[in-house]
This record gives sequence, structure tokens and C-alpha cells, in this order.
Amino acid sequence: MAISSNGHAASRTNGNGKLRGYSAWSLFQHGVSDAQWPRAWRGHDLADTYDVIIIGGGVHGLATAYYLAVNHGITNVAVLEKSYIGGGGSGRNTAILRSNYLTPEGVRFYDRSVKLYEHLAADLNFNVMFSQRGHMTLAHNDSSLRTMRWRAEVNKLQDVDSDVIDPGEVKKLVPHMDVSPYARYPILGALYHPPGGIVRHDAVVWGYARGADAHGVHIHQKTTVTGIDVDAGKVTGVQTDQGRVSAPVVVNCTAGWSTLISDMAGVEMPVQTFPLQAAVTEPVKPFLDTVVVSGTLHVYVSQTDRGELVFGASVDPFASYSIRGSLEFTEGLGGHVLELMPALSKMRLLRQWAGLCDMTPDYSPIMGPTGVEGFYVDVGWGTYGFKAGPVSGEAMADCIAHGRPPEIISAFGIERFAAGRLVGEKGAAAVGH
Ligand code: PYC
Repeated sequence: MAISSNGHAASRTNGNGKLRGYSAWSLFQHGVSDAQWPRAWRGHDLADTYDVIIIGGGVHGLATAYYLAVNHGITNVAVLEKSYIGGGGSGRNTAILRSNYLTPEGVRFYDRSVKLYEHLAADLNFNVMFSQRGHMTLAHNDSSLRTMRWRAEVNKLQDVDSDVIDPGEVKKLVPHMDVSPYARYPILGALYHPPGGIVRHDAVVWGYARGADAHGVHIHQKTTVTGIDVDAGKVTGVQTDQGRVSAPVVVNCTAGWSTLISDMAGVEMPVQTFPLQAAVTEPVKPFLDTVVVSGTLHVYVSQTDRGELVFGASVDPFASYSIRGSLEFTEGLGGHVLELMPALSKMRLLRQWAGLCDMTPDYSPIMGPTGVEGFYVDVGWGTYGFKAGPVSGEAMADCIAHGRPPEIISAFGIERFAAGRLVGEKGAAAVGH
């Protein structure tokens, strides 16, 4: 690739808007020089009008903008983010990807997301470090074993690789696991899902932002939406702390604040917001190359490429907008992890944090048009949001471009609550809630 005289990579895009990569030489030059790194996406003044305004600069909002531009040629798009991109749920989740859900609608949907993640690095020309290391959900009692068998059958019918394995196979995959019958919660088996794994969540956000920017999308960080304008049942634009912007289409892609944003358009969402806490240890040599989840013990764990163990639990037991960590969480987490892997007793936790989860009554998202013309929602992700980023972006872009939801999200419309057509996914939650 060409290097300009000041040592910058010459260009991020070729003439067709296709992203270029950086050569090893240009990275080296930047590393040893005091040259400024080129910006991965540009800053812009807020325009007076856009064709589409997306509220929320996480993976859902950015992926929707990217696929609007790439798949439908809709490029006069603004993404409005009140903080910095990826600063909400996208940067706070534990980056687990999987498609071993319970309902056929859920399995099909998340499987499409895993497929998109599989070639995302190539599509965005940005390494998102997707490691398909396998995903294991442990069963410690007969009823969870029965749910695992049920899920495995639904998964197989949708062509998703997923099966129930016995404690001996669990031990082969994770030698540090206590699979003895004397454990306090003996392991009776597990749902094993080889295509599942982990991804670098920041890279996914940056990759989509860079890709959307290269196709002309405006990304506005530190821009807070304070109101949504609706006239005669149609959305006409948004009010922000930087001024008013008009648009015939406004999309709510927020997490944690999805009800507050929808309320601005007069659309009520059956959503309650709960904090979800997570923690990370000091780095150690690689020893865990599978994602391990125990619903009964309320814990999931994976090891990052840097060697840290990333732990999460179920949502806090009360609705709140707080993102403070608690000692109660750390104590519970430590105890439960040691039930599974006693050898970890000497490891030190480095950090803990929390994100916000918008829970719906059936643990499935709310996607598509609403009663206000031009106002779309992609919300209610509970604890599943990050893994759905690519498929949600693709489907929401299709929905906006054609004015109706594509088949893959038709089950997730807001009208299902009034019609009693719930898509119950509680049984596929990583941990009990
Ligand atoms: O559903 O896989 C999951 C998950 C992991 C962390 C939170 N939810």
C-alpha cells in the first residue's frame, strides 16, 4: 500500500469506497514515528437533514448504518451517540457469540449473526478476532438436562451444530473442570455448540464505524437526543443538544435507555432495565479454550487472547440504571467459579463493571416499525444484544429500505405482545434471571 510523505497510510478507501488495509511496514512506521494516526472515521457538523437518523452508536446502530449504505445505497445517514461509540452495552458485554437458542425463530436469527461474524473481518477489512472455540452450557440437574436436549433438537432441525455431551466429554474439553459426583452441583452433562466462541467487541464496533464512514455515513459522538418530533402520526426529526435535525426515518438502537427514547416518540415499550455485572482477572497462560456457562451457578467464563478470564453472571435482581459494581456480585461470582474450577483459587480479579440490559417479557428483542410512521425500534436485547449486532443491522437496514420487516425478524415485532404471540427465549439465557 502507498505511504504518503508524512508517513500516513495514503488512504482508507479506494475509488469504490472499498476499505483498504494497512501494510506491516506502514504500521511499523507509525509505531516508531511521531506521526499522527489517521482517524478511523471522520467528524462532521450536524447537517440540517438526513434520510435516516439512528439513535445509538453501539454495534446495532453502526451495523444498521453500514448495511443501509452497503446493501441498499442509503448513505445520507447519521448515527447519534450521546457518549463515545461502543461506550454502552457494546463495550461492556462479555463478547460471547452463539446460536444455540430455544425457539426456531431465535435459532435462525442468531445463526445468521454467527454466519455474518464468520466473514466480518474480511467484509470490514478489520480484524475482529472471532475465535470459534466452542460453547458449553452445563447441566447440573435433570430439568436443565431436559432443556439442553430440547435445545439440541431444535438447533439440529435448523442445521445448527449443537449436541448434549456427557461429563467425560466435558472433562476432555475442559480438564480443569470438577466433573466428580462429589461436587456440590455435580455436572450431569452439557449442551456443546462448536461454532460458538468469543470476539473482540471493540474491534467489531470500530470496524462497523470505519466501514459506515467510508460509505458516507456521519457518526456524531457526544450528541444527545433530547426529543423526537412527531407530526400527525409521522416522525419528522429529532431534537439534540447540538440543534434540531429533520429526517423522515428515526431508528431507536439504544440499550439501557430504549424506553426513554421510545417515550419521546410517544411509543411505549414493555421493557424493564436491569444492570448486568462482569469481571476480568489478571492474565495467565492459556488453559481454557471453550466458553463455559453454568445457569445453575449463575456464571459464565471464557479466556481472552491476552489470557485474562472474563466472568459474567445473571442480571442484578432489581431494575435500575446504575452501572456500579457490587461486592455482593464479586463474592457470589468467586464462590461459584471455584465450585466449577477449584484450581483457580489463587487468581486475582483485576476489574469489574456493569452494563444495562433492557429485558422484555419473553426475553426476545423488539424489532421493526411502530405505531408512529417512520419510527423504528431495535431494542429489548436483554443479555443477548452483542451477538445479534450483525444480523440486526442487516435486518433493520432491509426493514427501513423496504418499509416492512424481513422474514427473519417478523416474529419480533412489537405487536406480538398485544396478540399474545410471545417468542419465549428464557430457557436459552446464558444464566438464570
Ligand atoms: O446469552 O450467551 C449469552 C450471554 C453471555 C453473557 C450474557 N449473555
